[in-house]
Amino acid sequence: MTTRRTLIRSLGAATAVGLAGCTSGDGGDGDTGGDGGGGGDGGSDGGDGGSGGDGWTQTDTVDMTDELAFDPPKVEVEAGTTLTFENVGSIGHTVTAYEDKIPDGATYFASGGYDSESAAVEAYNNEQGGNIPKGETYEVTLETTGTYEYYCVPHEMNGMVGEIKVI
Ligand SMILES: [Cu+2]
Repeated sequence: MTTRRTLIRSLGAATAVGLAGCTSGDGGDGDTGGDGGGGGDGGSDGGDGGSGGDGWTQTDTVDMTDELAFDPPKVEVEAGTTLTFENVGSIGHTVTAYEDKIPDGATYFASGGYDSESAAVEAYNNEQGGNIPKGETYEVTLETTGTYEYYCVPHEMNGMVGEIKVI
């Protein structure tokens, strides 16, 4: 209502200026709103390959990318599935479980085969132990159901973390 009243007043004051202003103004508002809503949603879905922003992707392959990310970041597998992490970029990464963010009774895992998070971190810091170079893979088979959280030692600060839900 306010907009309409303002529009009429503008038209009365100066028709040419008022029309030009209102036309571009209305168009601009409409476009911005439409694009913002649609674009945001579409972008998220497209990026995840249609899996949805917050959802779990059912796959047994996770890519490690030069964008410093696990893709997809949240995967769901059945117990006993062998998950393959593949470095599809040129920057080295690790797959290192958070020792306190795996299910009770689950076997600890980390690329390089370390049996604790502290050993994995120490090995990486000393000699890049557990590093998965370009083109290489790391496989892990998870038997215990529940949610596992893991990260890349050199890129945790860049947000390179992931989750696995074993069902
Ligand atoms: Cu990394």
